[in-house]
Amino acid sequence: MVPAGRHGGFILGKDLRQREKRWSSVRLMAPTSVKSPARKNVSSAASARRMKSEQILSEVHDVLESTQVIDIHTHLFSPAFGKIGLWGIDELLTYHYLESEFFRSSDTTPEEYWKLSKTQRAEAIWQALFVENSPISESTRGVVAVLKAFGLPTDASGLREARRFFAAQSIDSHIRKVFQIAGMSDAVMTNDPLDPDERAVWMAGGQNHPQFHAVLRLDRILWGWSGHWEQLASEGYAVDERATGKSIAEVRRFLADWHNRMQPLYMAVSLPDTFVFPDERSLTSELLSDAVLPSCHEFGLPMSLMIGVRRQVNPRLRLAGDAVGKADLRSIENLCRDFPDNRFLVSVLSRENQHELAVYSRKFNNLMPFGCWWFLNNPSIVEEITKERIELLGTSFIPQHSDARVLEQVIYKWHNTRRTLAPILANAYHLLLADGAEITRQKIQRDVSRLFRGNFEKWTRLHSG
Ligand code: RAT
Ligand code: ZN
Repeated sequence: MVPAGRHGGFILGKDLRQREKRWSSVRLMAPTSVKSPARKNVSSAASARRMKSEQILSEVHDVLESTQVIDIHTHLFSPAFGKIGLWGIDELLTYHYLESEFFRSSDTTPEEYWKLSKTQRAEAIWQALFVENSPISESTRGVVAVLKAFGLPTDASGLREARRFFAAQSIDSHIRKVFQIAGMSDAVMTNDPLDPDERAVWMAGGQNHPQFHAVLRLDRILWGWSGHWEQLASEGYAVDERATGKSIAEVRRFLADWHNRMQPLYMAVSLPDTFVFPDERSLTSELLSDAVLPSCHEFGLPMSLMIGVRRQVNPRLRLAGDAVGKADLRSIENLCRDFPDNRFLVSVLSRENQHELAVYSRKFNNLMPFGCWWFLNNPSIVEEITKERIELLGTSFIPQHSDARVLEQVIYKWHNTRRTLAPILANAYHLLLADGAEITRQKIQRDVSRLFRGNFEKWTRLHSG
């Protein structure tokens, strides 16, 4: 396993040695004094200089490494949320991506597993996936990369030492260090106003960490109305089970209140593969078109749709029990056409939907495809999707989000993203050079900045003043 430097990034030849050197000096520093590795001081003349073919890959690599990313969708929380924010080795090991792999390599049944404490679960997963087997899957490799990034052993003794290390960290400086290693400036959270633990934090004043940003997540309203309308009613909103009468106006009042409270960058929902829009018989469709999209428009917020999850195909696995299904993307076509003044951030879970999503993005400039989500976040599939998007959309898309649930995951997820992106982008510039264009570092920097930050900044009020 190669070491993960500050920005991760792929490692080639002598670069590997330089980065190992650079990284080991980072490790030796106290957590609060971790510095970014020295950036190459590139003069504007050098930056504007035409590049030869053989320089392209290392320049692309360098630009990817030194450009801070905005992570537009995570399940991370700022320190104000206390225990809701997950971090440390036991949380990394019990990530639901690893839990589903655990049941393939252990005779422990899910029922037995859920009876264990968090510590015991982490130990069982460590033993099955890291000691008795080689951790070669994407999610298990990620844990190894995180250990390595903190200079911790990755062999069988690793768990004990990692526990000691994480127990000694204090959350604020640890967050700063993790963001720095991951090459990330900002994390966008997922905030559910109907989650009782979260609600309590928002009602008590919320959060104001400059690097964490809120998102108003609406699954319980848009997809789970029958199970949650009473909660709105109990909070004083005049809604009913069929969303009749004043309900739509009251949902808009609820959204306005939460917009005030959270100042979210966008509203969001995750939808199953069966999602259809418009659909006269569906409350989801009605609430989306009559309440949520008008509110997004009123507040100037994009709406994020994550489509294609098949919830709980195996409920015994709990959070790990969801799967994927191909969706009918004509719903996206209908939304983008019928709501031309709304903006849609869209990620689809099925590999089979990716090409269609890119084609629809050519038709509607109010559609921004983003990320390679969940089961797609593997190098082979990220590579395929990203090439397809570059070929069809140039730099007008958001290549990735981490979906991290545990703080340190951003280290390996962004490391892997940079490593996968480097040869893909370099290849695009090689083709462009061969076709007659001039390639300069300036141009590469402009493009990477747009992919990693600019497309999102332009669609939201993040850093826009
Ligand atoms: O990737 C995941 O962790 C999933 O469980 C989901 O949380 C998904 O990303 C979502 O936001 O619904
Ligand atoms: Zn997510």
